[in-house]
Order: sequence, then structure tokens, then C-alpha cells
Amino acid sequence: MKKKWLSILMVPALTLGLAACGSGETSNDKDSGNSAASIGESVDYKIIGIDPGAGIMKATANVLEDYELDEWTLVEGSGAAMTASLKKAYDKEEPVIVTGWSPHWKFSKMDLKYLEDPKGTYGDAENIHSIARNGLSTDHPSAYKVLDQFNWPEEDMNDVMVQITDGEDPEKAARSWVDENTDKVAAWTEGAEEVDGDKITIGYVAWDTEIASTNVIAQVLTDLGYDVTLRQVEAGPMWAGVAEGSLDAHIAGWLPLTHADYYSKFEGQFEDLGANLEGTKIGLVVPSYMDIDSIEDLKE
Ligand code: PBE
Repeated sequence: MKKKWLSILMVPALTLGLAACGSGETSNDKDSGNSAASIGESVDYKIIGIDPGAGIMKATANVLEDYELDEWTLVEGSGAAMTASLKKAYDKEEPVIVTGWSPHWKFSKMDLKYLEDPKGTYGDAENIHSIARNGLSTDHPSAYKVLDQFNWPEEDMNDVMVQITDGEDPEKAARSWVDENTDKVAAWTEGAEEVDGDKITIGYVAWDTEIASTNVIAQVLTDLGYDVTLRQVEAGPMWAGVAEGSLDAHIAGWLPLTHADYYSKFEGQFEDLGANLEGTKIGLVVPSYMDIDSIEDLKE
């Protein structure tokens, strides 16, 4: 089936007088060079980004430089605005390019692909780390123990994310996951004593991955007797908050590369409790129906 957007792409190609080179074949011929030009025009040379503090924004700025994509703009927004733009384009089979990451529910709801990154600017697979403020182990040993023992595979996080995407309230989605996975939760709380209403504040950024994980940890700590406050902040203030002690912890450290700047800026002022999820990825994500495979295809 010929995709709708392919015919849309022919219009700019025609106006540029390039159609003669490839005519009907243009969109399917990756070597012609014409399809790359058309891709840029078809999305107005825009990559839909997220919040400016996200590590993926800095990485994507580096990508634009490394691949010499001078005519391209990285549009700032939010995680929610990015998925809304993606979904809107996807439903109409229109071209769209977003900054994306895994795990993420978008891959279970849409047929998407990462653009290859032959220069490796986005780095290899990473892990998500739990980060505690200095002194947490003595002030709140039970919470510290839970955060230290917390780890889950991508599929579990995805279960929670998908529930939230389907309209469930994040707190309720986390609650039902915790209730249904008591053995996994028991491993995280092993050896952690119950407390009596001790206050603890966890920071997070409104990325879908972190909304899911942070709400789950909040439920687990609440069950242990903590009075948990979740504070939604930007990425910079999240790292700074733990370093300064206004936040007790966050479980959203994408390392070693995505949050490398924050990590080195505050090194010594937090405790890295290690990975809570292994094998994450960041990159440029497009619908599978788009006729490009590599970031290099964006270059004219
Ligand atoms: N993310 C999701 C974040 C980390 C979590 C990839 C959007 C970032 O880029 O900083």
C-alpha cells in the first residue's frame, strides 16, 4: 500500500524540480538523495524535542552538530507534547521525527523505529540509577534500603506506563502494580523496618518513564509507613535538589551519558545507589512507515 505521506513528499520534490531524477521511485530509493531532501521539507526541518533540561536535548544538539544538520531545528516542549505530536502525525500517517527513549509506552502503541546513529553520538545502552542525598542512609535507613534494593526490568516499568497512557491515574496504576507484584516488592523492602510517618520527598521529572517508576516507589515507601511527597521538577533542579538536600532522592539518573553533565556537576554531593533498570536507549524516533533509516538520511 502506498502511504499517504509519500505523495505529500512528492510536492516539495516537484517544486524543487527534482522529481525528474526519480519520479515515482523517489520515495523508495534511499540512494537517490532526493528522499532525504524531501524528508526535511516534509517535517519543516523540525525535530520534536522535549523539556530543555532533558539530557536527550543536549545529546540531540550534539547530533545536529556531528551530522552537520545545520538547517534542522530541535523544538523544545515537553514529554507530553512530544507524544501528542507523534500520535497526531501517526494517526494520519504523516511524517514526524521526535526525540525518543526506551523503555517507553509509545513502542507498544505505535509501530516506530530508531534512526541509526552511525557516529554513536547518542551513546550505547544505559541504565537508570537511583540517586540519594548524602546522609539519607543515617536519617532514613529504611527508605535508603528500599531505594538501594529497588530494581526492575523494562517490562514491569512498561506495564505501569501503559496503564497510565490508557488513562489510569499514575498513583492508582502504581498501586495496582504494587498489589499485583508483592514478591518483587518484597525483595526491594527486604530488611527495611517499618517507620511511623517519617517524611520523605522524592523528586522526578514528568517523563513517562519517571512518572511510572517514582509513583511505584512512592507506594512502596507509603506501605512501609513513610509520609511521601513527590515533587515534580525539571531535570536540573532534580539533581540540584538532591545535591542540596531539599530532595531526599530521585530514581531518574540516566547514566553514564544522558545525565553526565548533571552527574559531574554535583559529584560528591549525592550518593549513587546504582542501576534500578538496565538497558535504556535514547535517539531519534520515527514511525516505521517513514522511508529513512539513519540520522545520515536527514542530511541533504
Ligand atoms: N529522557 C527520559 C530523559 C531521561 C529520562 C531520556 C527523556 C533525559 O533525556 O534526560
